[in-house]
Amino acid sequence: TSTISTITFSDNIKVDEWEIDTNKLAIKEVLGGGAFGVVRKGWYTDAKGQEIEVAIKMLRDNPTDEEIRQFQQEIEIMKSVPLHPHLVSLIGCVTKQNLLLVVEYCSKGDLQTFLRAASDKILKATLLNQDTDYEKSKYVFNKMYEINEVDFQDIPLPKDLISIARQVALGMEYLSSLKLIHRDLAARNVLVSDNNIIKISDFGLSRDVYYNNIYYKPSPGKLPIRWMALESMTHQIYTTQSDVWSFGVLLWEIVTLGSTPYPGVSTQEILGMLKIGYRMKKPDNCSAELYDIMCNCWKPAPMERPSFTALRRALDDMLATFS
Ligand code: ACK
Repeated sequence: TSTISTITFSDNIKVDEWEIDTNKLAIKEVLGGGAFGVVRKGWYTDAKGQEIEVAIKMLRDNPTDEEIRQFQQEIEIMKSVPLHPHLVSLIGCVTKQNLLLVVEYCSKGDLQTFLRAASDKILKATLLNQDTDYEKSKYVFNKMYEINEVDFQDIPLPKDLISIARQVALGMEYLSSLKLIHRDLAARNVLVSDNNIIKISDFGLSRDVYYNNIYYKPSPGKLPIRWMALESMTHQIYTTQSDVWSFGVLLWEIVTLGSTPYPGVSTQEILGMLKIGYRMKKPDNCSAELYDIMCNCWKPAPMERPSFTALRRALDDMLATFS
């Protein structure tokens, strides 16, 4: 296998207007990592000489040829998708010396961690206050914030949670209009930016839809079972409608402030339970209306699930009731 410094990337990837001069890139601390490699924070000096905060995705040392191929594909997909406010924007890439994917920096990290942090804060406040009222808890938090000078901001109210869901739906509506399937839509793959703007991440790992809008995943990697549609598990079929199923699970993650789906159920048990019609029950504090939407996303027949446009509209309407 080739190492990152010796392989000639230019054979497979065309150097174009997205190519970044590495001298204009300062690579800083690690933000996080996965099986593929790491994401680091950095600064990029743009054409106007302004320094912008960026996130830089790179492969791990000694990547396999397959990892290199997949990363190149991810870069190509990112280049091909026109910018959208609810998709993480490509800033540029480095393909000459080594492979780097430079994207906009989302200051508040991934949505799962963001929701869990909020959940911890609310839990502490309720324990302190012996009060389970959400609005009041937030008030107590503001008080604690004043006293302890701890950052207790970013506790989302119900309307903020609907807004988060709506922004994901907007991003997915766009992605599906481009006939791209995400295949791994989950709170961990959604990022939170300044002003709590929500951006879908890792859509570069998505695949172009082909053969009747269906993508058959050939290799069994580590699968996100808890987010997967029935037909993805049984027949390896991925479509926009299987992304809709995952969106339903993401809604559940949002209302539960980052709980792991199917609590107390092992991954091995999930398929069998879904097949006999079992679905997650309505979380506390979840409106019947929102739960209804989730259940529609989990219909066994993919075509009976709502489209992302229908979902976005339903969330628009729900959001309007708050103002
Ligand atoms: O919660 P986090 O800090 O947010 O941990 C994960 C980690 O890298 C692995 O994906 C972070 N991350 C990824 N992309 C970005 C980005 N564009 N802006 C900020 N953080 C990012 C993510």
